[in-house]
Amino acid sequence: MRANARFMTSRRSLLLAAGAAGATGIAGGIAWWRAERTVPPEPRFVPDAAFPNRLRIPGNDGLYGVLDVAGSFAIAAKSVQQEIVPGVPAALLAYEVEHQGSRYLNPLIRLRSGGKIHAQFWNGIEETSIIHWHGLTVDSNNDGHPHYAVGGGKTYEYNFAVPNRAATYWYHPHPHHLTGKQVYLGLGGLFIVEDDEELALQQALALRFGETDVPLVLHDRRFDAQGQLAFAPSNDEKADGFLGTQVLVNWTPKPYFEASTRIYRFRILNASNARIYKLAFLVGGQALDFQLIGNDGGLLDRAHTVRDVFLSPAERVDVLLDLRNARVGDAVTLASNAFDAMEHEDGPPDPGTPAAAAPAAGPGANDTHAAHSGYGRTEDKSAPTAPNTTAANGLTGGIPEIGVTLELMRIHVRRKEAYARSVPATLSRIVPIAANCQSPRVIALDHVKMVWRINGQTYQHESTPITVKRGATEVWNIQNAQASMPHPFHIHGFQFQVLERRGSPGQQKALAVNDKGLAASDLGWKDTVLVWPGETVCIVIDFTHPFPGDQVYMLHCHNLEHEDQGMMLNLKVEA
Ligand SMILES: [Cu+2]
Repeated sequence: MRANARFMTSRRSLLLAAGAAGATGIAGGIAWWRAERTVPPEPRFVPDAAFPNRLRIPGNDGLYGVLDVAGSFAIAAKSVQQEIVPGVPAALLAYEVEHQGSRYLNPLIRLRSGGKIHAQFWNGIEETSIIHWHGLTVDSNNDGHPHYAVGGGKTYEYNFAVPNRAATYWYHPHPHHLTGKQVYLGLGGLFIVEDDEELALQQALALRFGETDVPLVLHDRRFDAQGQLAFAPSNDEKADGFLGTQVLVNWTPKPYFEASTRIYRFRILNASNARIYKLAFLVGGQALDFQLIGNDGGLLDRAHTVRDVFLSPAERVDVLLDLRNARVGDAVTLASNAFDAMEHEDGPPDPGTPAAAAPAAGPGANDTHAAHSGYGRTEDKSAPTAPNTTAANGLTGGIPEIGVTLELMRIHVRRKEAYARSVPATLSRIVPIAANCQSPRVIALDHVKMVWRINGQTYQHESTPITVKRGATEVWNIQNAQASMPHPFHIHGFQFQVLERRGSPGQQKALAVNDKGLAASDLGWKDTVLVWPGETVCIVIDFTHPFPGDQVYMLHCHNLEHEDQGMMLNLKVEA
């Protein structure tokens, strides 16, 4: 414990130093028209050396190819060869679909709200697997609960309607103990649902999917000297989460994207096992305003102007970047700004108590709890210098701690475009569920001896510790212990609304848009919400659904290492 506390001290000072350095660079947003411009527009385009690879964009086939579902299809989990590091084919696990003459890997599945999925899953890998449709309203049989995982060579048939509103959902494997590994090695894709509101927005902004409406899947990975993915978490990494050296965007390392002077839409999924981002668009180190228009469960009621947004594993944000006043030759960087992943871990407030102010994050403020002290507990990863791979693949360097500044993608403004559209005043209508946080069900997140727990329990296959009535409206207080880590909390089968954040760390409170402590990204409908150490997040869930009989879903932490270690419970919805 002493050693841990001592490490925390040095680690925290480094993090704070990094945070301070970041803050000076990004104080205040800038307006394009106020920016100093002494450099004439660049006539010819040369991607800068830091971002040499063109962003992979979903096309008609191949990796992330857009599969507009028509009829049934077969989807196989298998090992494929795919270039990730340019010029180096790598073994990747992927969902392969051959449909109407095209071959897709991890297809971007797209359909209208109310459409149907009839898919035959074939497990072509040598361990059990099953597909979870993250965010969708389906019955137990179609949810991809680990109970239904099938062995190598076996099949599982999915047959479900998609009643959900338009949003960027996703799908990924969910076998117990193996989710982190299988996602990390490649399995997973986007699932986009469209409806009339969505199509109205596309029309209003003249968005073209794959050109000006671009999904961005973020995940961090490490590669070995041969450019191959390596997943081998140590015991500490099983407790903390497995981090990569390099953040890929749509499986592109160090990507750039070419833009024109108009509004762009980016739908961003954090598909990382454990890494949390604080996304911002930077010009010359200064943060631009951008518009948050949607999140996990689809469009918000209106666009909210933000400068940065937290995005934890499995969460999605839908954002607009306005380049109308940019000039040809300008470059914008999609970055993750500095933050303290463990802010509050030392802090004084107890879970559930309103926090007056962000606690002074004093080193060693409380070392009595330090059985688990979070990221980088035993190795010093705070300076990105941990031993890693050869320089050959261009993905070298140490493992950046969660919360250090990262540049993710460069956007080059390349062309003038006549563009007279503007963001509609109303995007959607979010009907609030009438509820308050007075007498909630408590969902407590904590740990004992490096094992993460929910209500003092870890996952037991046959046990259903949380039982609710179909049709009930429940308010849950998700209470994260003070001596903890940030946990992205996810519920299967239902979208929920966030009512309140209490005891939030200062960096979260700074993003509040109302007196309930909610950030803009907490509004609307959610299926995953980040809960910081010492914080309580109050949510409301309407357990109405159309499925007869008892249904068993799950609730779990979406840090995939936490989940695989058992930070997951069955959730039974009784008929
Ligand atoms: Cu967790």
